[in-house]
Amino acid sequence: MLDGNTTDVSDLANVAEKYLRLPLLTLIHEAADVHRMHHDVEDIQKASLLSIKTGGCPEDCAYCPQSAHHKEVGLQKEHFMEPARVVAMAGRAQKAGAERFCMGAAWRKVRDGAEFDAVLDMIRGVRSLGMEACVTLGMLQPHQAEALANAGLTAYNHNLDTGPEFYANIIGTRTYRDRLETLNYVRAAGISVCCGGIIGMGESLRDRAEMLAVLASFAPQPESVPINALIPVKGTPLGHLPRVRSPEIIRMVATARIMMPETRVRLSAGRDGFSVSDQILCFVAGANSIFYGDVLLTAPNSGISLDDELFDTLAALS
Ligand code: SAM
Ligand code: DTB
Ligand code: SF4
Repeated sequence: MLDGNTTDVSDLANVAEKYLRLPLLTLIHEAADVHRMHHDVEDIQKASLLSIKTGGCPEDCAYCPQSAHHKEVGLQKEHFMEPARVVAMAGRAQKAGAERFCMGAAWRKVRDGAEFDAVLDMIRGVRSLGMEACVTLGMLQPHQAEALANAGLTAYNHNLDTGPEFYANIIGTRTYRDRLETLNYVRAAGISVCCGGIIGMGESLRDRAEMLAVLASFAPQPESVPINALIPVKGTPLGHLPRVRSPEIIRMVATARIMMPETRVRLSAGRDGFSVSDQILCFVAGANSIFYGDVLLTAPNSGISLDDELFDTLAALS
């Protein structure tokens, strides 16, 4: 059951907070031990992202450049993309080395109809290339989760974003409970759950601990947990906030790894601000997936050429 609201969660939040507060090197060593016990440390998944419908979203998420509420961002809205073009881009990402293709739409929720049917075509197309397919489309109804599963969807991304107490400071147009409900439908349809959040939005360490506790309380735990560092975008209500420093991301990654040993922990948005060595420390601390490619949905990612440098640095010497 995913209810995210039991006494277990407050116990787990105490545990998470204890880890988040450990001396950094002790935390990294503990997380590295868990990581090595449960994973091949050389296996780092590359997931490529594509925005299939950009901007104009009715939700008011304070961090998001795609919200129609944040007009000063000046983001160019883009129409829903053609499935054939999306699958061609997935093929290019696969050639560049991506194993998973993630498609995002700036929707509050999925509506039945031609665009949802086109998303199902995109999923079939991506799967036929032999890639994993992930989508993030906002809220779902149970029959829509079933349709996604039948199209062969590997994972559905739906983030909790932050802890339950802090959530209302960031999003007013939907509740934590709404998020948990969609996640329940995804799980019930047999689709892998990809669910994580963002740090650097003004939340406390306790809020970070509570978010990790809710994720760790899911039974089963999410198959992947993206840890995003806020990309402060000018024109959003959080556009003035400073970039997250790498030790904070390392602490989140390490604590996620310890509390969710089997999960793929993804070093996600915001890693463009981190050096190659900082990112390697994240891998030591248990991250085993990244978003790969020059752009995320609308914001720049750490580019492919920098990632080549990263993977060259990690490779064995010949
Ligand atoms: N509309 C869908 C939804 O909200 O579930 C899918 C797309 S939404 C852009 C996917 C995720 O991107 C959000 O849940 C959030 O965690 C992340 N995100 C959006 N803007 C971000 C930013 N400026 N910095 C870091 N992460 C961000
Ligand atoms: C996730 O946790 N991070 C990705 C993906 N899931 C969809 C999105 C990051 C978006 C960063 C801001 C942008 O590109 O607009
Ligand atoms: Fe819309 Fe998703 Fe951005 Fe929120 S995070 S404004 S739901 S696109």
